Amino acid sequence: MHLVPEHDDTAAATPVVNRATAAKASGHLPPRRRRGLLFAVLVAGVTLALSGCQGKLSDGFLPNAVSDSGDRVTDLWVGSWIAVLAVGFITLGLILYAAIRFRKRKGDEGLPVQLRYNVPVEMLYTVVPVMMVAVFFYYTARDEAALTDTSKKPDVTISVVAKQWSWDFNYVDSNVHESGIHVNPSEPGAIAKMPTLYVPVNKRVEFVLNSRDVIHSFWVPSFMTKLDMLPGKTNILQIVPNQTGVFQGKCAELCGAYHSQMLFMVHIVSQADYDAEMKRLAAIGQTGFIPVDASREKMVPADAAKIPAQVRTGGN
Ligand SMILES: [Cu+2]
Repeated sequence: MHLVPEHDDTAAATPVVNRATAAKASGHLPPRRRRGLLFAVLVAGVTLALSGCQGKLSDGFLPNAVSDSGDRVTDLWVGSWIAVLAVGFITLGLILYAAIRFRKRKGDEGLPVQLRYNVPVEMLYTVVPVMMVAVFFYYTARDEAALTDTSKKPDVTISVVAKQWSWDFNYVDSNVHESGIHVNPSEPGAIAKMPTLYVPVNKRVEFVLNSRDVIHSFWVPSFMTKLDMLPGKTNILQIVPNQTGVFQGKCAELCGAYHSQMLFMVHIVSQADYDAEMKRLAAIGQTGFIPVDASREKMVPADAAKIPAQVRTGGN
């Protein structure tokens, strides 16, 4: 049998100063300098990554929220980060304390006294993590229940149908629709060609979400919430947009070759501007609906019932 030693004892025995000089002579950085350089690169990388974030530190670098879900999601996100950083620092502190306090000292021979089956300590590191998970679970479940609550009566209902690789918007109350086509965002005038979703500000908007083909996900980052769109199933999401402006929407579920180009624009506008847009869509002949039933997958009956009947079949 051929045994390979873990350490090269001759190298370990060489004084550090000689290794550093040797490293310099050979054109390589000495290990300590190399570690310093690596650390500097890491700090620069993290700084660069964080500078790409839109938000502020107090919001956990989340985008500026423009819906009633914003505060709840931001609080959960920031609270979770504070909790995990606190746990992380305490754990790191205990590791460093143990490593320094119980390090091998000059003259120490063999192993120290070995302890095992320390019941109080084992109870502690079983009970504390279980309690931490329970706290995370409580807040997550509480917020998820609020975010997915659809019991309130909406002011406006919009049926959103995802398809490879664009979106159809049926404005249920106004009997008009917009049908999108796949747009490459790098082509000239791409934003004007993208499908645009209009929603009135400070009104409860219900999105009835369906898919024509594969699994997609309805995501407007500034709404601070998103929901999957499953073939044959209906998901419902309610939000109250609370700030006017133009925002981006996208698909958040890998859905094929052009998933990354499955984009749309969102205009949060006043009720008057919303009504004007509904009139404009009617005037250009986009009345009725693009039927949800014209999809690859047959609807599960219970989920078909969640879609307004005229939207399933196409209305007009
Ligand atoms: Cu998609």
